[in-house]
Parts: sequence; C-alpha cells; structure tokens
Amino acid sequence: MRAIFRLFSAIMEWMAEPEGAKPTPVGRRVVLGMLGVGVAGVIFGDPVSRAIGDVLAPLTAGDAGIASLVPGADNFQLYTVVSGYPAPPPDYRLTVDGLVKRPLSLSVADLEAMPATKLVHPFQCVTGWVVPDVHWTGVHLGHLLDEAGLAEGATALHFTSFDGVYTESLTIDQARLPNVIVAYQMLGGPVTREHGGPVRLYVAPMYGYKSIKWLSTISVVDHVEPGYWEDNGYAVDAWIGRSNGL
Ligand SMILES: Nc1nc2c(c(=O)[nH]1)N[C@H]1C(S)=C(S)[C@@H](COP(=O)(O)O)O[C@H]1N2
Ligand SMILES: [Mo]
Repeated sequence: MRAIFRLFSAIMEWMAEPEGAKPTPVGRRVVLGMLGVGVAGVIFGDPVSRAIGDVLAPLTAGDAGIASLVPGADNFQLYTVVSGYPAPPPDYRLTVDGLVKRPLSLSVADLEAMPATKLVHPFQCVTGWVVPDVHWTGVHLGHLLDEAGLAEGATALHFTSFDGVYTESLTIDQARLPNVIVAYQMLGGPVTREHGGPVRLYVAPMYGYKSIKWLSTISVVDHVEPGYWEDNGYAVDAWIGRSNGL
C-alpha cells in the first residue's frame, strides 16, 4: 500500500510539472495509462500493484521515485502547477488580512527589517526526495500573526500564491511552531523565481507541499480550507513521517 501511495504521489506531482521540466523518454499519455493501472492497483490489491512495480522499475531511480529523474541544479525538484514559474509583480507585497486587527502589506524590505530566523533543515517531498541541510532565512509566521493581531474567531490560515492556482492551509497552532517561517532566503541567497521567490512559506515539520511558493496572501480565517494537493487526496496535516500513509 505504501509503495502504491508513493507511486501515485510521484505521478500526480510529475503530471503537475511543466512539460519542459521532464526530459524523460515517457510521454504524458503513457503516464496517464500508468495512472489508470495505479488506480486499479489501489482498488484490486496486491497482484496488480506488483505488476505496476515491474512497469515502473526502469523509470524510478531507487527510493526517490520518478521525481528524481528531473534533478534541479541544487537537487530540488522544481514544481509548479501552472505553466512555467510566475514572475513576481514589480510592486510585490505580502498581504496578511482576514480576521486580524491590523492588516499588513509587506514588501521584501519590510520582511528583512523584522527579526530574522535562520533554519538549517532538510526539505522533504512526500514523493520521497529529500534535500538535506537546506539553509533558510525568514520571519516566524507567528511573528507576523502577532504584528497583525488575531481577531475573534481566528483558527486557521489560508495561503494563496501569485501563480493564481496553488493554495495551502495551516491551523494557527501549526503556524506558531518555531520552525515555520515566511522565507525570503534559501540555499544561501534570495529565494529564486523557480523556488517561489521573492517569498515562500517554509513549514519544516511537514512535507514540501505545505511550503507554498510565490506567496501572495495569508488570510486569517475561521476554519481550515484544504489546499491544492489536499483537494487531490493528500493529508491536510502533513507531518513528516506520520501522515500520508508514510
Ligand atoms: N505555488 C506552488 N507552491 C508549491 C508547489 C507548486 O507546485 N506551486 N509545489 C509544492 C511541492 S509538492 C513541493 S515538494 C515544493 C517543491 O519546492 P521547489 O519547487 O522549490 O523544489 O513546493 C511546494 N510548493
Ligand atoms: Mo512535494
């Protein structure tokens, strides 16, 4: 079941990547076919899933799965669910709004002027790839919530991306964990456009899909609204090692 889940995850994320990021000999139609087989495996159980394992064996590199076929220069897989990597608006601002006493509109310089948090932590995608010891700099999400001041009824956060499609969520308690930051530096420099710059979320204790790129708005809301991948079957509480059947 775990293998099936990994396979399914890898395919879903792989399908979401731009065509140009897939220098593999397999076409999208082939993968769609395999996806069908994968669903059959989930429904009909073991014999079929072993067959899928055979089909996929030549395509996967060790435990890391399909995603590892498309290594970025820094060993991250660069993901996007739209075509290409969106360019930040020239007047980029991070907005904190919703159930707050003082809505915020922050430039990158505003974020850089706030108390900085540095983390060195692995980055781990639910499909199996991990980049160890990534250096991050940013502002505690909890600090931004303090600056904005939570209003009555605030229980969760809803994040949007300026890619116009991707969304994420956290509970307020999760957002206040010390290793959850709004990052403006990653890998020793400003967060690049490909990695979601100028500003992305980094949720260290959870799988990579929580770390929304091209962060645009943090809205304080009264309930958790599942994000992009969660609407596609992934766990809302994406704790590394104890969610998503892993
Ligand atoms: N806007 C946006 N954020 C995103 C994604 C995405 O496709 N779009 N992919 C997520 C997933 S599944 C992972 S593993 C990481 C990958 O980060 P990277 O592209 O910097 O390697 O970004 C997360 N944040
Ligand atoms: Mo991921």
